[in-house]
Amino acid sequence: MVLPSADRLAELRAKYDEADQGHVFTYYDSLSDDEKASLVEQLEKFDPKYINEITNRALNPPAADESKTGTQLEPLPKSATASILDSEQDDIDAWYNQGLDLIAQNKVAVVLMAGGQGTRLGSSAPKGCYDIGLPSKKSLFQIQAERIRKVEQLAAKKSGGPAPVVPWYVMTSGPTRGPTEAFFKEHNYFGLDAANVFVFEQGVLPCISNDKKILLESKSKVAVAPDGNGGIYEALVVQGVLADMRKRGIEHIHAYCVDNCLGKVADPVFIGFSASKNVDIATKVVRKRSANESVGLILLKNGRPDVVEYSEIDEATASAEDPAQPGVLKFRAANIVNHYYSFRFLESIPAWSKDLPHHVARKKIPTVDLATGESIKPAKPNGIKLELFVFDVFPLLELEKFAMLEVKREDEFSPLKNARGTGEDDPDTSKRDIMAQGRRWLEAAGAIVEYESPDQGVEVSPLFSYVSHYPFSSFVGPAVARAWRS
Ligand code: UD2
Repeated sequence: MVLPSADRLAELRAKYDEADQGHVFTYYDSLSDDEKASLVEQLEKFDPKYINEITNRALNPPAADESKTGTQLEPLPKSATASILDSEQDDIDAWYNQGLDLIAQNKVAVVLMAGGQGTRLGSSAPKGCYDIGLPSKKSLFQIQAERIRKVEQLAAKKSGGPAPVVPWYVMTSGPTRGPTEAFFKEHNYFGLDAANVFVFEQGVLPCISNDKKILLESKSKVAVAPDGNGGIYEALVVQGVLADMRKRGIEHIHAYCVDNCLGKVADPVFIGFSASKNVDIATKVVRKRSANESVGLILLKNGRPDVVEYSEIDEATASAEDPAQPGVLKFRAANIVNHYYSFRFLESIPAWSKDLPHHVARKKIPTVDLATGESIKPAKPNGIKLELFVFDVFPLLELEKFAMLEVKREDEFSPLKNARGTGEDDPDTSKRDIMAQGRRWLEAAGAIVEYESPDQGVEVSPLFSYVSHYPFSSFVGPAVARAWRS
């Protein structure tokens, strides 16, 4: 590393002093040359003035303009929503066929949000590497890769043309990039062509103390954290993902969450549904399981589509009942981080990405005592991480450019959030839900599944079948399958 010149150092110190963040240089003179160089290199990546601005905005969000309309929260109107649960099969078929056609024309791409650190799961590896205990031992990444391969095959089969390419853009963060790339290489990209798998990295932001100071992780390093899944937008631009999509002629993008083992990657129904409505953003939702389920709620806020995150919703709104259906939650459209974007909308990112709000997560952040230089492992939250939320773009849209598609939870949503043994949203519930789905598929195709206990299921590889409402028998015909020991 090259030791920074006196001028370069003086300019940087002045910038941080002006923003009242000069304390980051407290131990500078005691550092080795390499440590000095790495600290300067890290500090030059941030604009301390901007960090102060977003910190103040996050800690004191502009109050909703109560004077005029107040914060009107309402469920999304029927005009902006559809539900697989009560759509005509003809409509679903039409969406499916249109989606496959678009895939066959190489117009569809997939973006995977995989930068989260999965702290609640208790595993240090990226969540996509996780083995939920299926008989095949497949990781979440492998299951998702095989769904991409299958949907490419289905599109080719329908079009009769050459196998199309659904490029897979995998967003990682500092802590997950290395292990993710290594895992993909180790597994030979799960049978995908590496030229069509594009691992990129989201931004990081400094962690901030309770008195709004940038926290040092050590004498020579600022404490940083990924900038939230809303960092996807800036990353799509600066990491060259949009440019690559443009080069490939991509028009429709499916962005989804790594931890949902049932996620239908590049779902032709969702792509067709969204393209047929010519919207800029669409989102899949499931019915909320309970008032306190940790999911964002899709709703109308002051006339615009929006999401209130579970960590920011008030009890009254979360448990409000539908006046027309006593006992049913009024706000029940649960966000599942499963979004469609038109490419034309993503082209507009530079116009608004800097204006997205940052959310505050109060955390215990290892740091160094500025007076003594001692390392501190705080027992209670000593600062905040600033996070962008991917769904904070929704209010940018007029309602007619937005659509919501309700899907069946048992077919499309089983998130891996918690460590084994929690009993909810954990590896065992993920495995259970995938195996139960496989069993339903086989039984729907006329198979007789012999099992010893009702909770046993069957694992069906994504390479074998992508979805069940296109008669499974077109792939396997009735078969007798013995349930794997669950
Ligand atoms: C997310 C949703 C919540 C609900 C829930 C359902 C957001 C902001 N919240 O909450 O509304 O849908 O999931 O499971 O979407 N990620 C990154 N970079 C980051 C942080 C997260 O890529 O800096 C990814 C992460 O890898 C995962 C997804 O975003 O794929 C959701 O992250 P999470 O599991 O931390 O979000 P959660 O469960 O708090």
